[in-house]
Amino acid sequence: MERIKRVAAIHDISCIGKCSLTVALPIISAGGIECSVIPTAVLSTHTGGFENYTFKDLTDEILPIVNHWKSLNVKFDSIYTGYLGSIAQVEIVKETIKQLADENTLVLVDPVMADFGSLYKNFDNSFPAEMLKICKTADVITPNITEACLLTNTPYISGPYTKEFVESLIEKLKSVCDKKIVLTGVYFDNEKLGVATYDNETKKINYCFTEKHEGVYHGTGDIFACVLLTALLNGKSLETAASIAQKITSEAIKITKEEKTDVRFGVRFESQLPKLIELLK
Ligand code: PXL
Repeated sequence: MERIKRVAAIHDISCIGKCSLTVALPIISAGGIECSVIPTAVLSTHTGGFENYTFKDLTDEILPIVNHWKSLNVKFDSIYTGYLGSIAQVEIVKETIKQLADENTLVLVDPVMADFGSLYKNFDNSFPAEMLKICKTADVITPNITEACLLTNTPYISGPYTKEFVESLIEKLKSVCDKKIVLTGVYFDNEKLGVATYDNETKKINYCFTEKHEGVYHGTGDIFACVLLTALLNGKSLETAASIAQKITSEAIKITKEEKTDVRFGVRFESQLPKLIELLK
């Protein structure tokens, strides 16, 4: 039997709020991929909408974990990086990728740092330039529009967007990552929202949209990135993987919206895991 594929997911543990590692583990596992984790920080909740959350920075743990793994000679089919706990983690995560990746390892960098035109709490204006350094080592990047603007020194504007704006952003992102780009949060009207993908192998921009839901839904960028990754590792093309990720994320939001629960606690991605497994076949 073939060895099960393995991802190293580098992200925080937000103990409540369904984002980062608490969605990476179930989603990547449901996709039949082993998910090893390097926690960058432990927080009582994510930082979006909650006050007084605890935050334990784990910067000093990362390289000792990596060094132990090296001694075990474990191989990684993918390295997935998300929310970093400190600016110092940028160099450490770059070193981690260097240590753990080989020429066959798919490096997916989700430059988690901002949304709706603002940086998340805990990050200052010097962070985007640092995050850019990790993006440059990636095979795939998955910025939202705000993150794409920060990475390319483009003034942020709110949507609906024009095709010219989105495609000029993709053009600028080619110097951030010269392989595969997935730009999330793209919408040309208030009905549909989705992603634009660019693959340097085909040189094509592709769009994929689902119904647009009003509101702020925490953790959905992480859910999207994890579904995309697991679909890519299951052999799907960039376009198909993005379309699966968009569908699953949008359905999870739709169900959450119907339930009218406190959205800070995350979306009902669990309801979509059977469908994910089906779509990956
Ligand atoms: O979902 C992105 C994310 C991940 N981790 C933490 C966050 C956020 C967004 O706010 O606060 C800790």
